[in-house]
Amino acid sequence: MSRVDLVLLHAPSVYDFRERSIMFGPVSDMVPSTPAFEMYPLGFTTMAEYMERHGLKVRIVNLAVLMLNRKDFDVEAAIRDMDPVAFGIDLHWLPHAHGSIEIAKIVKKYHPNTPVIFGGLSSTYFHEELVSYPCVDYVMRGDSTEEPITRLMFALKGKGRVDDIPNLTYKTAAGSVVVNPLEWVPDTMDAISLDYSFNMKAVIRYRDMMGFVPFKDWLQYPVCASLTCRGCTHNCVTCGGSAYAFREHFGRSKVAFRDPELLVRDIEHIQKYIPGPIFVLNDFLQGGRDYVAAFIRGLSRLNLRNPIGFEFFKPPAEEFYEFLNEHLNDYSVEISAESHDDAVRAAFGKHHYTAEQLETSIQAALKHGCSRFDLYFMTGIPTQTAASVLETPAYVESLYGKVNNDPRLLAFTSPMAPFLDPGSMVFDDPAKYGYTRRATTLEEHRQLLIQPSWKHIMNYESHSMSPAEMVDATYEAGVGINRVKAKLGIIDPKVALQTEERAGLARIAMAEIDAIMGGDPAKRESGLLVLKKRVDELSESTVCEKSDLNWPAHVSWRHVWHVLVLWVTENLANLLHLRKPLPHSVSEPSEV
Ligand code: B12
Ligand code: SF4
Repeated sequence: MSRVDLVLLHAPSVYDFRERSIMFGPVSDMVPSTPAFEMYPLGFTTMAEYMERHGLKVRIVNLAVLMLNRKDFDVEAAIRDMDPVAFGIDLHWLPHAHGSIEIAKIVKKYHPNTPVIFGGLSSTYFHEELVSYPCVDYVMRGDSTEEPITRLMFALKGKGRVDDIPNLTYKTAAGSVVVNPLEWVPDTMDAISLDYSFNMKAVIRYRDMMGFVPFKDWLQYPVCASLTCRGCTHNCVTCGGSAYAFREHFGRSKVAFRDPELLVRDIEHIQKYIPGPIFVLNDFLQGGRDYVAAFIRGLSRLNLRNPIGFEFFKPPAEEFYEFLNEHLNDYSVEISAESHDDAVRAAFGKHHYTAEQLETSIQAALKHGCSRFDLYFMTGIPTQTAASVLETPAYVESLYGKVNNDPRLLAFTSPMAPFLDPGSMVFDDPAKYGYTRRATTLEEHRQLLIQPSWKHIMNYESHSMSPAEMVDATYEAGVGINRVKAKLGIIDPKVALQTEERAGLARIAMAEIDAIMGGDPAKRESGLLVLKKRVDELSESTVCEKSDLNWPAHVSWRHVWHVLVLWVTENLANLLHLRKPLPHSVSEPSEV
């Protein structure tokens, strides 16, 4: 097999999480990942697919999943045995600040002359500090790097120069830092492809299943995402993906949509190979009436069999649900309302709807065939007090009353943790929004990540609720919602009891950690290590049972058949060297 050009590595949040005793708490309860945040960015797939289309060989290695699955997985040996032209590491989500840099150090230890490239939204925000680490050579900035990274890879192979590659921050041989302009910000998302068959082909090609899987339990719950756009039209004040953050830090002043026909095609690809639910992320209602009509009519043509779920940023009206119901077999909805209190929600930046409008929308969805309505609340948001958080369970109970305790409605709560997003309005001007920032630089965040509990790790303090109050209120509200759901028969009472017990044990462990931290500094490390096994068990499914978030999925012969066809064609292509790359010309993004 010829040499791989780029190996894309995904690190765990904290590199040595297997040895350290850290109570991560409910930080990842609302996402498919464990607290190692083992899910790699979707951008790995879009970049890899794009580069392969232009004649480069790219391999994704999810080190975080490999480390989670095998306690004895030797990261250093695995990296030592790789020999690509360059390594790429994501620091997209700031919670990877520790792991990503530690992995880069290992890469440099075994491959001192191989370039190390970083990318992602957090890399973009901290690009100058990041490139000052000796283990980092290049930082590819921006939200759309498929083309510039391809150009960089050709330059590293001797075909081109780095000084005119847009979005690139790099160190020269003399060690000075050069920041090329952030100019590659395409207006659409049409030049890329979120094609999961790329991942499946790569599994076959590299005989490596676990290195490619997006998160630890993906094979049991093969959920896939589709993306309608890059950027956002809203301005939630703590969000690092808001219109403000994109404009101020990522060079984007306008949302880039994916053509609805291409979006439908992405979903068609998924349904061919993968039986799991499909989440359409980034509210497609932002695209306007024509976009919505074209997308839903396109989906209807597919006669979609996978369950499909949509994220909406504001509660849709009844006619819209009627339209969905007419065109789709099985659809679900997800809305993050953040708080039941209109004033708190408005302080967060979601002043464009009230709880009453939300309730009307939920009732309409359930009336018009919605299979499941997931409703999320969050703790730690501007102006929110512990008392307000503690009102959430009672509000949830009253809401269930308004929908006749319909089990299709599922409410959850989780903390804004571990971090306030870099590049958000609150991060940039904490005092204005009633916060104190506990870390500013990348290095400060790296040090926070290795603190003993999520209370110590958080990079902010709200003036309306102390960290201790926030921790308590979060567990309390989580348990309260859990009890309401059990009482009304929404979830299995046995499972609810287990969750409640876990939350109770988590609070005891948090108190023990506080006592250790307040005691003799010489005994801290040994004291925390005694808790290790317990805190690991208590950092998953603490405020709800994680599997409650899962939607049903089924495998049919159709999927097996398509995977089989892919397996045969891919092996033949490898054997006969049949892959034909596109000539790489750097131009305007083209449709694929
Ligand atoms: C979709 C999404 C998710 C999906 C993730 C899907 C996935 N696997 O990527 C879900 C819902 C699971 C999710 C989870 C989380 N998310 Co999120 N998410 C988003 C969202 C809405 C869109 C991202 C998107 O459109 N990506 C488009 C794809 C195609 O591009 P991409 O993955 O970003 O990759 C491109 C670039 O970033 C860059 N790039 C990325 N990595 C690399 C690496 C290299 C080497 C290079 C060169 C380039 C590069 O190039 C790529 C190609 O162009 C944004 C908000 C927004 N409006 O942008 C938040 C956002 C990115 N998420 C955020 C956060 C905080 C999280 C969580 C940590 C929340 C939590 N505590 O649970 C988790 C982390 C999950 C994990 N790793 O396990 C923050 C990040 C802030 C920050 N800087 O840290 C954002 C900005 C806003 C928010 N608060 O939701 N998220
Ligand atoms: S949290 Fe708000 S600003 Fe951020 S992506 Fe969602 S709707 Fe947009």
